[in-house]
Amino acid sequence: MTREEKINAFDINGLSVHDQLFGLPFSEDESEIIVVPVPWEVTVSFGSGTVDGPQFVFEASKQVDLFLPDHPELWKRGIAMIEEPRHLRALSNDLRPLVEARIHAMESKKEPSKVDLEKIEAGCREMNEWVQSTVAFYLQKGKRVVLIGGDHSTPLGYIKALSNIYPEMGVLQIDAHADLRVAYEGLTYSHASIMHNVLSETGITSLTQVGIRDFCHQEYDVMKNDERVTTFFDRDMQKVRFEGGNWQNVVEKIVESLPRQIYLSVDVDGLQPVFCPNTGTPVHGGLTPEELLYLVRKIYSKKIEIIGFDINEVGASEWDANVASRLLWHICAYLK
Ligand SMILES: [Mn+2]
Repeated sequence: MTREEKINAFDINGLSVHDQLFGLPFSEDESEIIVVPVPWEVTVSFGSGTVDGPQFVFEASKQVDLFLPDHPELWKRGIAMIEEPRHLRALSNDLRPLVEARIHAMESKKEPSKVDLEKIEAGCREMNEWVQSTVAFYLQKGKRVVLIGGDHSTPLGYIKALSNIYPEMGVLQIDAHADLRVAYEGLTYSHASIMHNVLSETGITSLTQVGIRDFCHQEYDVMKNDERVTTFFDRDMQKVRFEGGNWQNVVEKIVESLPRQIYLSVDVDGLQPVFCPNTGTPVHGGLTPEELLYLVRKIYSKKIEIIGFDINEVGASEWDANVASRLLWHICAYLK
């Protein structure tokens, strides 16, 4: 069937019968938006399971109703998830016990293995390089790319690939954590260091953080002193409301801090834990999904382009994936 025939044959109101993301009928080639799954959780600190996040999102997406009144034609763009990089899952499974042994040694005040550290660091570099070259490959073909993690360390290569093409780009991070630690637990490519690495290894012009409520002193210094970083702490966002303001007031300030082109990195733990109870490091407080989508719509209405995004730290659970897959669908509607 041609793409046109597939469009004519597809029943948007019916059951999903295609074994593709959202039950859409299009192949990778026929899709405008390519979703890259990264089954990776080498550096997770608390709860594991996010290695299976992409698969859970894939399954949950088939239950998502595809009609959006503002974007009734979204499905026709085509959204396809590429095959899981099995070698990365295997590598993640191999390295995870080395990280656990390392943390255990550090907790018992013993010297952790240097050989293991070299293996972990090399593995993380391999993952980053795979992500960067895979994303660059699809961007060159004129596709838009979305990344589904895996832990929050996964999008570094994506952000590098994108900022090479869009040097004026900024990053908008939704997160409970600042992720500005320098080599957390001695690991350069920790999920807790993703935004430190983005600031030091890519050319992004600004970082706006929203929902932040768990951070250390060193991270606080960076938030205060690095001119590229603007942080909207959860307590300040709530304070606006406690004192008679509303979410719209907060969103206006967030949007003011953004450049004309942004990459959106959604750590689901930025949401209230009720929407992501099985994420690795849940923290009380945070946004609702609709607050996040309101922010995304305001960004779009101000003609700020969302040129790429990721959703990461999705727990291996139907409910968590149910929320994440809907966010994926809705945010794709605003992807440039
Ligand atoms: Mn994070």
